[in-house]
Amino acid sequence: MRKFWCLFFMFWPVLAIWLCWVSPANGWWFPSIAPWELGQQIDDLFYLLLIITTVVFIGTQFALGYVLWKGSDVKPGRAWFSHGSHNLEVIWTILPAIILLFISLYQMDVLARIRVMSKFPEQASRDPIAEVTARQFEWRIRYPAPGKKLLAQPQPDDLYTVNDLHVPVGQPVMIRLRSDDVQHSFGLPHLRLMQDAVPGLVIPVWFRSNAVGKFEIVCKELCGWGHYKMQGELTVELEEDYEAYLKALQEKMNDDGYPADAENAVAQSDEE
Ligand SMILES: [Cu+2]
Repeated sequence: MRKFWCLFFMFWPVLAIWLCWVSPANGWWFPSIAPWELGQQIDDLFYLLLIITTVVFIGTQFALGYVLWKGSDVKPGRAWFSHGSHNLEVIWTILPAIILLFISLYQMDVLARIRVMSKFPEQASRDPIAEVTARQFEWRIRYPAPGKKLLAQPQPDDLYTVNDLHVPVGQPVMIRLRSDDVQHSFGLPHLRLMQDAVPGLVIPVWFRSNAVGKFEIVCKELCGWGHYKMQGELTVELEEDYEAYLKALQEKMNDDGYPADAENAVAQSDEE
């Protein structure tokens, strides 16, 4: 029984390493390789943090296990106390400080490319493609009419959809992210992108996908009872398909339920 706690604490690092080992093959890891280079750099940062935390986790668990193993033998005499040790205090203050400083400097460039608007690709920041407004519990999307620019104020000919964002492939695109009620978080797991949507703020978010396809949009902030169903779809398609989509959306929105020549048909029947 004395050895129980020792084995208990040693079990968790072993389980954690085993889980990390088998996860990729079972699809419990990232969805796929990020289809743009910034997404891959975000993955590299993730792996760096994972390595650092794994080393610290295993180190502390094994140290704990060693102490418990040694301490489980009852020996006469006074135990060794580290409390108040000046050298130990200095070591475990300076070492984490150096690691944290290294991480904060190392990630600065990638973070700036994601978050700082002056570092966005010019093409993306000049013409935002859509405004995405999070609300309980859906993503409302506003596009400009085909051939027009998205303005900050909604225009009469703007196009609206829900949970269905279309973007052209291979081009940097920027959305204006807003929230209508509480705090949400716009998440594109395949692109490794995540940005909080904050009430009262319009936050520019840019990304690019070099792969066509349909990807998930999820809310990554617990925003209420329906948080789980805040799921949308990002469709990355060829430029011409994207333009055709906007045209079709425009026709759908302008459809008043009558065939295009219905007005003439009514006029003719009156004359008869
Ligand atoms: Cu939400």
